[in-house]
Amino acid sequence: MPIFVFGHKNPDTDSVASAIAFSHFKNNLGLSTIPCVLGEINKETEYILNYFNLPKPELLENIKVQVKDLTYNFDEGISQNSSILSVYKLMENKDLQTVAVVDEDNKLKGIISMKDIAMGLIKGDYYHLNASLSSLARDLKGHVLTKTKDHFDGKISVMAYYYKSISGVLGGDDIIIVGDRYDVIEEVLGARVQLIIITGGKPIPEKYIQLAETKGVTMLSVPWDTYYTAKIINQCNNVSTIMRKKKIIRFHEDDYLEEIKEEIINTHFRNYPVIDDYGRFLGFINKKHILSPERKQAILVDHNEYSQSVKGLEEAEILEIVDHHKLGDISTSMPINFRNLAVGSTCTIVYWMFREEDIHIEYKIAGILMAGILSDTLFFRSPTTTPMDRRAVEELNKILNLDIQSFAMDMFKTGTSLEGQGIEEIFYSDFKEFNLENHKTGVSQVFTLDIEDVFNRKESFIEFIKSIHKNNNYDITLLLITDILNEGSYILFQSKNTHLISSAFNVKGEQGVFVDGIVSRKKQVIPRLLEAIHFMK
Ligand SMILES: [Mn+2]
Repeated sequence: MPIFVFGHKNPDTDSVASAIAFSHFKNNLGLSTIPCVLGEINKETEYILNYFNLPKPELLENIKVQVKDLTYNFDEGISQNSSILSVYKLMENKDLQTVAVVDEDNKLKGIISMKDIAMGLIKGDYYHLNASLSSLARDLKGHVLTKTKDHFDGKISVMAYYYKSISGVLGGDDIIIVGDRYDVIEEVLGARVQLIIITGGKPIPEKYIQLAETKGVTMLSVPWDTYYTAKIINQCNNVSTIMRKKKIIRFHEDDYLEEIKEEIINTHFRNYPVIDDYGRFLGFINKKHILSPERKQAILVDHNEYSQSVKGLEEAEILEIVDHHKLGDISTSMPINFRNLAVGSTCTIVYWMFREEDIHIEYKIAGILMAGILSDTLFFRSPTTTPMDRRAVEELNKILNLDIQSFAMDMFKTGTSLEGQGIEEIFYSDFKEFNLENHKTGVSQVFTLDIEDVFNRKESFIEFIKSIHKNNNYDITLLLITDILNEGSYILFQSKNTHLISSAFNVKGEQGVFVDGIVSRKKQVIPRLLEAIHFMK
């Protein structure tokens, strides 16, 4: 299983770019990693990936252990036309406790255990035969004298009576077991039964074989006597006649370990069939397979908080973290490499790690690293920008030779165009939830060079913010419409206390007010809200 490298939920360019570049870096050092994203990538990131001709990273929905991650018994099913005897022999030879019965498409039809076989033979209908000619020939070591069909379903009788006693009572449904008694054979051929099994293995005069052919009756000669043949013939029945079809607990290969664990512990079966999307049988899983599951391995970039990370991270093994955010709540049971620097972008840190290890940075990787830095630092306008970010871009552009100014502007323009997007989509494209001194706070930030488009829809935005504010019980709900050229943000908000907003940003508490100099949610908006909350207490 590869190691998953991924950034935070609601991926931005820095988190996607740093995941791709860091995965590349790790693979250069001999690891096997794949970059992933935790959600749909945004327009800016898409533009950058296209620009540098890089594939979209795989979507990682969660990192929980699934059935398919466990080493269980991959197995083949047996055909529903197999005889009970052949299944019994297979189970005995391979020491199997349970086998799956499947159709031609390998779809699970039923399961069968030794107990089912025993019960089937004890409680079964002794008079009923449902078997193929090939099973009968193989299991009874017989040879076919005449063949008119392949499969038989009917009532078995042993002909031990005087031939006249059976006159008129037999028909096309009957399956007859008889020795070399020609008077009886002639009588049952006349009744056009479906199958005659002739015991004792003695040669049969040609005229009876010819008669059987004319009458459309199949005849099988077996070496055993009538007693043994009658005893064994039930075991020639198709296994489907005794398999368990109902109340089978089956698991899907995508099922999560924590769910199936519960079920395995609370039920008493020895083996549980595993199937795929098409209902096809893959193998059996049992108690011992779930005892010490192998955990998935993760490398986190651009975040270090559970709430911003992939579902099921608690179950995974975190190998490393590279980030530039405040310390979060992630803890590990083993020491790990955790590189956290207060710089403008995770891509900056990844760049310097390439340099430390003296690994060649190819064009595409240089490209996304630079895009990540320019994006997260808002082309160095963000107060989070450090000289390390500027130097990284300078160095990377020695590989790229781009006009940084126009590259950045094109990226932002494409990325911030809100054309054709709905209010909700815009609001949630970069939304984060915080708990600020027990104030449940939701802050969305949208960067756009197209302020006019937002203000044309101002009333709808306010209505939307009101509704999610109420539905999620937020104390503060805030939308920052950040104009990176004018280095400030317009704010739309909802709060129990409008005064909190106006005092936090030192502006009039009206919708759409411009807050000069505010561009960073992390470095400016959150600290200011916290300060205002403190102040109000
Ligand atoms: Mn970042």
